[in-house]
Amino acid sequence: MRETYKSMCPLDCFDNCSLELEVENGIITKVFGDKEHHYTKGFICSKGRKLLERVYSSDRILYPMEKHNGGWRKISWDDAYARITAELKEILAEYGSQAILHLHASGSNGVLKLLSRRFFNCLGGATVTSGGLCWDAGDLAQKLDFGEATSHLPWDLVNSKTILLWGRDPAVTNLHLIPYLKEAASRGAKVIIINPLQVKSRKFACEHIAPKPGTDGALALGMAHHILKERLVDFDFITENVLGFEEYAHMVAEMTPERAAEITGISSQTIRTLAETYATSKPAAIVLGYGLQRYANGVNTVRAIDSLAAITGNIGISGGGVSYNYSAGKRKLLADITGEEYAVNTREIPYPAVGKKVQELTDPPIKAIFCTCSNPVTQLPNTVEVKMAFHEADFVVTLDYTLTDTAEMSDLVLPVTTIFEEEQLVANGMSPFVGYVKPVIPPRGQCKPDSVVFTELAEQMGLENFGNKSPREWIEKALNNEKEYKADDFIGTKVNPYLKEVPWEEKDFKTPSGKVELFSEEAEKMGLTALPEYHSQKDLDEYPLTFMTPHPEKALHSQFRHEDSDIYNLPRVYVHPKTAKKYNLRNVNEVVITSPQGEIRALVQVSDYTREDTVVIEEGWWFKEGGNAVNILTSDKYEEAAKQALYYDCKCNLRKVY
Ligand SMILES: Nc1nc2c(c(=O)[nH]1)N[C@H]1C(S)=C(S)[C@@H](COP(=O)(O)OP(=O)(O)OC[C@H]3O[C@@H](n4cnc5c(=O)[nH]c(N)nc54)[C@H](O)[C@@H]3O)O[C@H]1N2
Ligand SMILES: Nc1nc2c(c(=O)[nH]1)N[C@H]1C(S)=C(S)[C@@H](COP(=O)(O)OP(=O)(O)OC[C@H]3O[C@@H](n4cnc5c(=O)[nH]c(N)nc54)[C@H](O)[C@@H]3O)O[C@H]1N2
Ligand SMILES: [Mo]
Repeated sequence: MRETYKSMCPLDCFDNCSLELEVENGIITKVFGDKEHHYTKGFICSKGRKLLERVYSSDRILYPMEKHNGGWRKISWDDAYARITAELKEILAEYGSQAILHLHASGSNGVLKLLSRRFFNCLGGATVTSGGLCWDAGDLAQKLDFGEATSHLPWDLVNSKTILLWGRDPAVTNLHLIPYLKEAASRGAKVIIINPLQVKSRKFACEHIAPKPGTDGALALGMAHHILKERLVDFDFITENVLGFEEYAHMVAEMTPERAAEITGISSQTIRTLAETYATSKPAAIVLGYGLQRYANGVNTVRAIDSLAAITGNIGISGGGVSYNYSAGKRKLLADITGEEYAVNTREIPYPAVGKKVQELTDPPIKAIFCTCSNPVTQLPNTVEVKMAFHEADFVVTLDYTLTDTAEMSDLVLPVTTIFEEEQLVANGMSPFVGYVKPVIPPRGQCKPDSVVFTELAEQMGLENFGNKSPREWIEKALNNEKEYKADDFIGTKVNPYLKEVPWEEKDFKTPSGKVELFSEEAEKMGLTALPEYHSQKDLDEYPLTFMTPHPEKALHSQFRHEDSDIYNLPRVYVHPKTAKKYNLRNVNEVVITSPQGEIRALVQVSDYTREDTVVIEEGWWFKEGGNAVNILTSDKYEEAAKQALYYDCKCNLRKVY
């Protein structure tokens, strides 16, 4: 018998598609995009299709596994729990709960996944991470400027006359935005890409502007200079809604288009024309990606871009805005279910520097690491330090589907259910959608939802404050935040009800002054500059090239990439033809790429996709694929205020092997 069910993609993505599944005799046979959903529009990407492959993959772990003589052996859940509780009780008695590190990243946007954190909070609070790997610098920037980070709903783009795709590459990371871009273009909108690389989305744009990596702040201020000089500003908006315009104007006076041209490598004339287009073809929308804030000056970069919208009055109007994420809406939707009140003893370490910090911590040292929804061994910067940290810990537990690099470094691996085998509320600050889904098939093997694993563990540990609610009860507790939503309100993937199609229409900015703050005392208190100043990056003579690792088209970070591996098990590094000539390289030459952190090998792909000053490998490579995970090269330095990883602020050099 064939039946169809609705579900939702839980991945960390701008789109979070509504899915339809065909099920025959208890087996899911097909997954496709929900044709009735106004945003998914019946199509999904290859990652969405691979959600189904994951369910039946031969690589999937179906039983708890324990490291034994360097290999793996199956154990029962009872034995797994007995081992975990014994280890934890010993650690708690001798060192206290801070000796346990919990790493949780973005494997799934299921709200019930947060119950893993509840477990550690109920222990009294563990060592956890602050800041982030993904968007934190830009998120902080928008909070400083507007009081909270929020975006226009994607379909409002069709009302724009100018669209700057600033560092976002929707053809790779945000496919469902494309129909709106096309519609806007067909209504006469100018779509302009600002990206150092010749990205795939160029085919939807009428112009491409390619700044040097990490220099967008200077570009934005150079544009602002011209906008002010030509008096293309919206004085009414500024008078009523902007704080610090005078100080800002003073600073911007120094960033002439000529100076910005020197920094960015874009001609001053192009900067002037871009500024005029943006300021005069209103409404103008800026759609930001997250790559441009993965540099030391990332907060100010996004603040400088926000300021363009403020001075031209492109805020609070349909077709305008600076759309980055929906983090404020997610926060309003969800009440805390992690039991923050029990975490009296939490210790925070900066996420990007986990590797080194774990080795440095002494009081107490880290004795156990628990990894949920994360693959830190490939995804955190400075892999070598991360691996050393994992070696040092006495006891490592990972919950995942397969033996990832992180699972391989664990003592116990616990098998979890996929989205099709669990009840879940999916809510993501990157997309506007929220969905309540029910299991479509029973769990395969002995897989369990993460939430069940931690509920059972809490029971074994005697943690009465954890509580024993059903998934639906937890979901409804999470939904009873500012209003009282029910799980059923989100069947079929709905727009988060706290979001507005056009944010800030009421000009009710949530900053201390109630205005858009070009001058921010809050920023100053955090050690940032009050104005979005541009600070240049340091050049390193020994490492003349930038090493950039954008997100892969057919994979989600390290997930779903097995079929795409190169036959040589070496990553492909894109090298510009002129750079290739300089280093005497041809296609398929093997090179060693070096950085101050380490070295990896890769096969050359000569391509004008990249620039003379930059080499590119897609992130997500596994160690297991030949030991060339890209984060061996990246630094664990972070932006102090947001504790944002600086993945692309990475200098490198090349050496030909043969
Ligand atoms: N297919 C696919 N989709 C994904 C993901 C994935 O792994 N695969 N990951 C998801 C996640 S977690 C995220 S955070 C998002 C990210 O989505 P995006 O922000 O669109 O992409 P990233 O790969 O994070 O950022 C890299 C982009 O920023 C550009 N960039 C790098 N440096 C600069 C710079 O200095 N200036 C400018 N203007 N641009 C720069 C790169 O060329 C690239 O286009 O995508 C989500 N969607
Ligand atoms: N060099 C470089 N590194 C980067 C980036 C970059 O641009 N360049 N981007 C960064 C960004 S933006 C991000 S968001 C991070 C992502 O960092 P991670 O979230 O660590 O990356 P993923 O590879 O998606 O790993 C998630 C893991 O969770 C597992 N998983 C999925 N669903 C579930 C579930 O329901 N339960 C459990 N227990 N596990 C699950 C997956 O199988 C996978 O192994 O990577 C960062 N790393
Ligand atoms: Mo991300």
